[in-house]
Parts: sequence; structure tokens; C-alpha cells
Amino acid sequence: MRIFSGIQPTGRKHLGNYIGAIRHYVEGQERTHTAGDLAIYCIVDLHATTVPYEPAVLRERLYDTAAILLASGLDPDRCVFFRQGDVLEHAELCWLLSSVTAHGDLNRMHQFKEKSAAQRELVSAGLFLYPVLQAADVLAYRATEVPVGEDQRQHIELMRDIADRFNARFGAGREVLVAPGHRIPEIGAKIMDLQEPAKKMSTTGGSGEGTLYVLDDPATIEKKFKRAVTDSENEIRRGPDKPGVTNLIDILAVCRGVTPDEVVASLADARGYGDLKAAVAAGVIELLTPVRERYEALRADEAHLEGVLGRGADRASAIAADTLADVRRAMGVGPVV
Ligand code: AQP
Repeated sequence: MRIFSGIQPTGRKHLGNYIGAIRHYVEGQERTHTAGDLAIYCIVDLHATTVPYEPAVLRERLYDTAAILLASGLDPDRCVFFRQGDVLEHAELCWLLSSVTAHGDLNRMHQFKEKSAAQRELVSAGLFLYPVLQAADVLAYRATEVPVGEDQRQHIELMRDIADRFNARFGAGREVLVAPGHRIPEIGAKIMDLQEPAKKMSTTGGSGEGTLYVLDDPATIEKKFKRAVTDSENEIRRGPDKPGVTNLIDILAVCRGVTPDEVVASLADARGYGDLKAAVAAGVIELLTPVRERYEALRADEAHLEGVLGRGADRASAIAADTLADVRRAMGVGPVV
């Protein structure tokens, strides 16, 4: 078992990122460490350049994201934690894999359709190639498991196709690249916007009031849940006709580490949505307070963050270079080695 996952240093990380991805990174780190395997986590700054951005802000957000991940429990002694832009193999592998990626498949990606529609000036070729770079990220480490939220399912399926196509075209009977599986949580894979519960909570596409940030203070968390959009009934249950209430139940289930049914049962005597909202706010405050408290000290020491990322990049490079050498050899690229 080898785990790989990447996270963008864009915007501020929100509850969806935390519940759908970050907390699973920590779980995966412990699981692989215990089993003598490896978990590899990467802040994908190259991906962040595919939409308009400010270079100075990108650096700030990179440190913000690194500090959040460490504050959440990533331990560089128990996993490999690095910045994508430090390991040059990602970009080269992206180019090489583009030769076995169908243009038509990239055109079908939901994320490309949504993000390209949102661009006012330039739809970059980088945005189109985003899933190929993401495939390179994972395939460079021959990862078998990729913890992600529901929105990334299509990209993981594409990277499996890319690996299979590469092996069929260039492998000469060998599995040069490993087709990874996704690990999408049963509950919390798609946390919805608190104001527009039909839409996923999102860095770029969501509403400010409906997006709950990992670093929000308790008063803000209470306020955002109090104002969360529900429906005109008073019945606490899950269902496609109740996206707002379903979202609150699921968030509370994750916070308590129980099933949504157990959450519903525990609220049998509730006086209405007010009690549900108060319980969710309390649960999220308990979940995120330790992260927020650890964050400040970590964020203040950029030299330490650079040291951690640099050491992680050295470890990552050693693995990725090995895969790249195999890929180049299989494709007949570069000198004979
Ligand atoms: N709402 C969500 N619920 C559960 N998981 C989510 N993820 C994102 N939104 C939700 C998961 O978080 C991981 C890191 O995401 P990312 O920062 O690399 O960017 P993203 O997937 O594009 O999501 P964002 O942060 O909300 O940004 P945009 O604005 O692009 O939509 C991924 O594993 C993702 O599945």
C-alpha cells in the first residue's frame, strides 16, 4: 500500500477540504506508518498556476496550507510531505503522459468545464492539462491509494486509464506504472455550501457566508451554522429533498465519529433545526480548535516550513526519479541507460 494525495495552496482551506481530504491524510499516515508502508502528501503549487493568481500571494498561501496540514497532524517523520514545484519530475512526467492521454477525455472533465466557464480573460492550456499533471503526481510514486473528495472521482478514473494505456503502449508486458484506486469517504466526501446546499463547499465557486474555513474562530463558526440554509419543514432527517439538513447531519456525524442515523437518533428530542445547528457548531468547534491553536506558531516560522518541505522534496525526488527513469526507458526518450 502506498498513499499519495495533493492539495492546492489556493484560497483558504475550508471544512470540505478538511473533512473530505485532510483528516484522511492523517489517518493514512498512521495506517501506512504502522504497516511499514508510505504516505506521500504534496502541496500542488504547479496546479495553482492554471487559473489567474498573484505570485506573492501563491507563496503566502503555500505556507498557510503547509501550516494547516502540519497543525492537522501531518508529521514529516511519519510521511513524505513536500511542495510539487520542488520535484521537477512531476512536470516532465506530465508531458510524457500527455502522449497517452486522449484530448476527448480531457474535454469531458467536469472540473475543466466548470473552471473554464468561470474564466473571464484566458482559459489556459494548463487548465486543460490539469488532470494529466495530477496523473503524473500520483503515478510518479506508483501509489495504490488516493484519498480525495467526491469531486476528484473523475480525475482518478482518468489517471487509471492513463496508467493502463501507458502500460499497454510502452510496457512490453511490464506494469511500468501502477493504476491507483481512489479512497473516497462514505460520509463527508462532498460537504455542501452552507448557504447554497445544492453546491459543494468550494474555494472558488462558493459563497463567503456558506464556506466555513478551517481557521474560522468559534464565534464565526456559530454564526455561519446559525445562518445555514435548511428548509421550511422541522424534521431532522436525511434525503435528497433536504440537502441543507442532510449536510448538517453528515458534518455532525463526522465530528462525532458516528453514523448519520446515530446523529438523527440522538436528536430525536430536538426542538427543531436550531438544536441541530447548535450541535453541529459545537462539534465543528471541537474538531477545528486544536488545528487553529497549533496553526499560529507553525505559520509564524517560514524557515521551519521551508526546511520541512525541502527535506520532504529530497525524499520524494528519489522515488519519482526512479519512476521517471523507467518511463523514459520504456518510451525511448533520452540516452540509453
Ligand atoms: N466540498 C468538499 N467536500 C469534500 N471534499 C472536498 N474537497 C474539495 N472540496 C470538498 C477535497 O479537498 C481536497 C483538496 O482540494 P483542493 O484544495 O486541491 O481543491 P479542489 O478540489 O479544487 O477544491 P476546492 O478547495 O473547493 O477548490 P475549488 O475552488 O477548485 O472547488 C481534494 O481531495 C478535494 O476532493
